[in-house]
Amino acid sequence: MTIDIFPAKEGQGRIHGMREYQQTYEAAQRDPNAFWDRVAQRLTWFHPYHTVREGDFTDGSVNWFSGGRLNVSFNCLDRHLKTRAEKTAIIWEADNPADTQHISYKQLHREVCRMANVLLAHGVRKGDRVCIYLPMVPELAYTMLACCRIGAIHSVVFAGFSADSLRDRILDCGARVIVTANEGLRGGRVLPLKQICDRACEGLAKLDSVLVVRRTEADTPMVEGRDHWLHEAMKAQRAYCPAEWMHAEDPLFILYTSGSTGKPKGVLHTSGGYLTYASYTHETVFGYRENDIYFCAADIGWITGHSYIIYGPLANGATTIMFESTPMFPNPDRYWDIVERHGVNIFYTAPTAIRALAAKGDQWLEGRDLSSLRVLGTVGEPINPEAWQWYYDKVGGGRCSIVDTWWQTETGGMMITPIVGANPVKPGSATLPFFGVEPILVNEHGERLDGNDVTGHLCIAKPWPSMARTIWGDHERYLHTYFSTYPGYYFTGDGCRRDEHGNYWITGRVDDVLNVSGHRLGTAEIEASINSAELVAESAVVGFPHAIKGTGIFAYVVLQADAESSDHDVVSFSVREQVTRDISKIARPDEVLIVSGLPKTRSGKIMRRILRKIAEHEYEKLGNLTTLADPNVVEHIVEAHHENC
Ligand code: 6R9
Repeated sequence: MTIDIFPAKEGQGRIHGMREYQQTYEAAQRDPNAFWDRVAQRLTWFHPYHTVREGDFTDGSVNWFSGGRLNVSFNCLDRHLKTRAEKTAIIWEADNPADTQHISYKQLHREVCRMANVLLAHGVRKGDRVCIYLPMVPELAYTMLACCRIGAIHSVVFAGFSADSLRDRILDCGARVIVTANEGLRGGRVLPLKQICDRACEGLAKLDSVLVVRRTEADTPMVEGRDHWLHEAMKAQRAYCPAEWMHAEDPLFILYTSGSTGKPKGVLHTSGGYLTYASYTHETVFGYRENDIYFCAADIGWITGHSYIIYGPLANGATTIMFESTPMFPNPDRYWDIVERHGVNIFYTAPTAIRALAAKGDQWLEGRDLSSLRVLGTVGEPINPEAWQWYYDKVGGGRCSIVDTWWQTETGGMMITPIVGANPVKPGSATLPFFGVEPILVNEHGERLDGNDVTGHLCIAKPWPSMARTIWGDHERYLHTYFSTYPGYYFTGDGCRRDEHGNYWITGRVDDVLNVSGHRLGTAEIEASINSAELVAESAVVGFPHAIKGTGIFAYVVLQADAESSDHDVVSFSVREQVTRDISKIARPDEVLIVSGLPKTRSGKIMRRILRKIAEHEYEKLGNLTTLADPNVVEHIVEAHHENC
């Protein structure tokens, strides 16, 4: 398909045309400190900072707004009460479409204060970690904001994660309090969250309390002395709780994400810089206006939900929709139903959802009034031009701006993205850097590739306010992961092309991280799980192109010597079960192929390049096989693949 250029819809945004974009970008380049100093005035500071930025990438230690004092929950709540007390802060759209709830800023403030007092009553103090294992219920927002109100650090764990994944995260951050729900409701199905949580908490000595949201009426066994119903605990607290004066660099939250090696890492974000950047990008990139109804369909278990359901929108006094269900429930028109019922103006989702909905057919959009929509966003993975065009034509009716926003858990906010009203866009390109962001491309020798029409590894040359400050408990891993590959630069792990006009096209991960339906998964984690399944000797996991998920998971599995060929089906099944149990359903391999051996170099390194090509049926493009310890292995794998896939 030929790719057209779509001119900016000027007047829809806060930045008017490319001239203003360029002027602002250049101003931020010329004097970053003056620029960010101006932007940070959008927050309410209890005490002014004395320095805008300290440090750089050479030693990986960066501070923003040092000396400044603020409170993130105060910025998201209290300061709006004078003018927006009755305005809806959160529209909660429950699994059942009939159960909508509007929560005003005043109500949200009261609930957050009560929740903060509950946490205090359970011994949580400034700097303590609180683990949140909740589905998309209002209490999730209450707990996050209550944590920042008292200076506790939250760690939200996606409610689709397994007991083992949850346990690892609780242990890693040393949480003493966990907030969960008796059950979750999603797509008409029940998630036994408390049960999973109980398994995760078995024998944890340091755990003081488990606070339980009563989402359903189901009977729920409670552990005497440890478990407490949250609604009862909240009822016992007053709706007043002063906001702690936090330092700009005090930790705000930990969010675990997958890397290329080892266990997931706890990415740490801090207060002042993160909130400045999240709120500024939310307003600027989407062209947010005061009375907009804003709907980000992500889950708060991921960074997108943190920055663009909770912190960015609430800091801007917006009305943000929190959606408990799935786009397919009760029918594949749920998003359009929400847009129509609530009059959504800005809608933000992932390419995988767009592809899945497009595949269900256009009839689900027919008769829906989507005229309130003005801006459509995507995030999480590259969007293919076909899906982009469908989104633009069918959802946006050709009227709406589309912003394809590239960023990461570690970046805290959008980094390379069109800005509504400014950039002309090409479907599939995240276009240009946001203000203050300096992307560069380097080749495999670490040499900077200047000029246009080049492809390389994407790095960022200068600090920005919402960058992650460390990996919880492992600063060395932080330095190693992000700053050692290309010294002096932050390395993103993504490949990227800068086209002849200077627009950026993200080509996907260049490390051993898979991006499945916009979720980051490490091949090492999945392999460790597969290897623990019965009869498995070893395994190798690679990604392959998948029509809906973007990337599917392909597992090559070698059985132990005593396994029989009749065991193949059993193992394929048990491998899938094992991964679901150890990590999550989202990590379950789409394909499992039993092979006699894996292609390894003489030093024992698995050559994934070859396995990727085989998974893509590109048998002719396997490349040079001479460095393999045993080249015959490849022939056997190709045969097995040809027969079975
Ligand atoms: C926000 C988020 C980060 C990885 C990132 C990249 C991919 C995200 C993208 C995109 C192409 C986009 N990614 N947005 N690729 N175009 N617009 O998704 O964070 O879960 O940490 O994932 O996702 O590969 O490196 P996270």
